[in-house]
Amino acid sequence: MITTKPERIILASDISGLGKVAVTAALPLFAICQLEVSVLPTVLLSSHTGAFPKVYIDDYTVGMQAFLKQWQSIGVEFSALVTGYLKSSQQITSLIDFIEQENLPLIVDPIMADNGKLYKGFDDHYISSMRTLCQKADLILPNLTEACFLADLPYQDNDLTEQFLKSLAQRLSELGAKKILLTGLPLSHDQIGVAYFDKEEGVFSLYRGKRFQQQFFGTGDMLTGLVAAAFVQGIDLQKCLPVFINFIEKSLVTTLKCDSDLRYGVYYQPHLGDLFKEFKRLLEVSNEK
Ligand code: PXL
Repeated sequence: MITTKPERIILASDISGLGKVAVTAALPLFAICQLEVSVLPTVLLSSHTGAFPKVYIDDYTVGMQAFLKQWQSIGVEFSALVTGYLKSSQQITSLIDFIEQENLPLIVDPIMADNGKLYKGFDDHYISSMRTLCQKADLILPNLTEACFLADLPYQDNDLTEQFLKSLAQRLSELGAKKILLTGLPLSHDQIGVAYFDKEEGVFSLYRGKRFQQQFFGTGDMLTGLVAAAFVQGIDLQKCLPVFINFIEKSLVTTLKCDSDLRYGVYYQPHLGDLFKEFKRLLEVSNEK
């Protein structure tokens, strides 16, 4: 029987009405992983921007700052801040002020680029703001492109040897982030990788999953949510990562099998029961120690 109250985290990311990405992808996963979430919206969009035309976009910077102000004024306690899609350097500054005042652990998915290029709306100034945020983080989860931008190295996506990935992670840790998870690593035409680096513990581990040719939306947000949930509850990430990678892979297979329209996000619902059982086991083993 569970007798301890759940921890509460802040998830700072966008709310996209159509297409299960960012907050709408992550919330059910946080619930499965036993956490309470306070949503800090950064942008409101009628849909995600990856596949639909005529997207309505409402920058929520002013609202976001007002949310933080109210939460501070009523003295609510949080266990961590998890950041996803942010809109501007101004938002990053507000978040840094907040974690420093509240002394909060920080987990950053530095969403700004993919496939060697910055996303629309981001520039060099944003990269340096994001670097400052990552320097203060306990855990960062950049994809390969974001990692290269943050480390100020040219993008390369072939010949991703363990040695290269380790040196990339090492360079990011020298910037200040304590733990690093490099995500979405194209290891070969049919393999995608995730690499975990923890300088303090002397750990570098590479995990492999199946690489699909189709483009999915929200898979990075799913992984960030799951890893953040494990991290906040003190579960060894090395034990969780195979479980999370397997959950995402099964969900992608189901999405394709059901002939789902990929623009609407990953159909992970059929696998939430298994994820719940496996996560609960990981949590129990971790709590016994
Ligand atoms: O991580 C997916 C995502 C999140 N948020 C917004 C997006 C996308 C993907 O396109 O457009 C706004």
